[in-house]
Amino acid sequence: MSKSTSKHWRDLDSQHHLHPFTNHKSLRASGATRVIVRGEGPYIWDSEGNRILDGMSGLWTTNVGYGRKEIAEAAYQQMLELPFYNTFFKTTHPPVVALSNKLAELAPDKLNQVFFGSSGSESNDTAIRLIRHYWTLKGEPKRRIIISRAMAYHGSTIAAGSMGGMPHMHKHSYPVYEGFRHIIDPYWYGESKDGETPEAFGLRAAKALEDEILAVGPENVAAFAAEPVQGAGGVKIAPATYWPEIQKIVDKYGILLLADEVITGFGRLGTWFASEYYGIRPNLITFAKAATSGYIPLSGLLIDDKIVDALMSHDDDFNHGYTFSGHPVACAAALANLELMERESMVPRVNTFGAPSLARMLARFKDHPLVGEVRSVGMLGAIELVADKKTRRRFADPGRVGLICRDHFFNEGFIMRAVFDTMVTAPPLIWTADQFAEAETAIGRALDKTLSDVAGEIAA
Ligand code: PXG
Repeated sequence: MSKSTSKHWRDLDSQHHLHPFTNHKSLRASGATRVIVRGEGPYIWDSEGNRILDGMSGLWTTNVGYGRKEIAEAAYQQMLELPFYNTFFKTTHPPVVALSNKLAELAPDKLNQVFFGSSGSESNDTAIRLIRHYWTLKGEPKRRIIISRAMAYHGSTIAAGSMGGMPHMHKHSYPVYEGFRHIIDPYWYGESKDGETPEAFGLRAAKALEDEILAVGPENVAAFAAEPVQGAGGVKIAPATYWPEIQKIVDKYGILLLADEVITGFGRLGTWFASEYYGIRPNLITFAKAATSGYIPLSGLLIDDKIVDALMSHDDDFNHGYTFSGHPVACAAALANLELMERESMVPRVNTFGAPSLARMLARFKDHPLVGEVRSVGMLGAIELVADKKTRRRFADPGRVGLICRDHFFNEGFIMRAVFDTMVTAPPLIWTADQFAEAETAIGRALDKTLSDVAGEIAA
């Protein structure tokens, strides 16, 4: 495609398309910077023919990579057979039955039922309603409060946005829904005190849950909701002491645990679900994104037997659902995606190859003058950019240097995302040594270029 074709798409885009999470004034002035036209394996191509290594799996999503014919074929066949039918009014269809059974097999013990949606936000809304409905059924209707964390991202609907903690997500929906509280993130690099070990900090961050439960009254608390690893909040990986302590507190007060695995589900940590990786026992798991590797929207909420038993023991409707709950084409695509992951052993390969390769690659940059910390777990990684390595002092105007760095990555033909000045990566599970080498070269060059742009701001 030529430059003039790119201009054509950009101009038309500006006229009629409002993008998500965007400063519309500035986007209208500049136009979209890139037009992505194709994907194959770990790469995407823009409309000017540039090949780009996608270190973000689309948006934490394309775990099997792009262009897998098996998924396209399954969706095509299902579209011919039955493109749509609803699952309301006591009706079902084979793809939704098959996928529900498959998910029950892959999910942790006791999570045997699934309620489908089309986005992570929707399924978190399902979780919020179901958690509160559960406590009403149990005769404890006062239990409404769901505790979450300060930089949690749980989606963009008003309920999921209220459950999330990011202040900018609350800005347009004042007053945000009541009944949510937010505690400290388990983010050792950014939140620990001088000399505090990761282990001690992990316990302190977990203890914040107990403090909050006691502050609002245990009899009012319905659940704790958290991503096993905070993704959009900056790939915040909890210290080893955090999750065991959280599980203890959840058990002690008898509240429900909701694990939002929209990013961590389907192999990203080398287990089907990250709850398994951390040894936690959630009562509910939200999933989306990689369920179909993003080939078509599908999300869901996995629900444990305890909650399902409460539903079964009451002759009462749970008035909730979406037209596209259990969409047959999405279910067929998800089944093909999961089969592909199994056939090619993609999940165990994260442990034997992907995770150690990512950790090794990031470690090469830990001594770079711009880099305060590198960290990773499974196929999730982060590089902290700081003005002063020794004191962890950030740059003025958070996010500015991250964007400079992100643009250098892009010019090197590589995509990483900036969360303020934390550069994050979530490669597809299929990277080989070639892609890790390519990423390493791009990261090295982009960091050096960023350093020369901000050299005057770096501590000597
Ligand atoms: N939970 C988590 C943990 C997420 O990461 C959602 C819920 C909501 O999913 P939907 O499908 O409704 O978008 C997400 C979504 C980013 C970014 O910039 C991350 C997400 C969405 C958009 C942008 O990192 N995660």
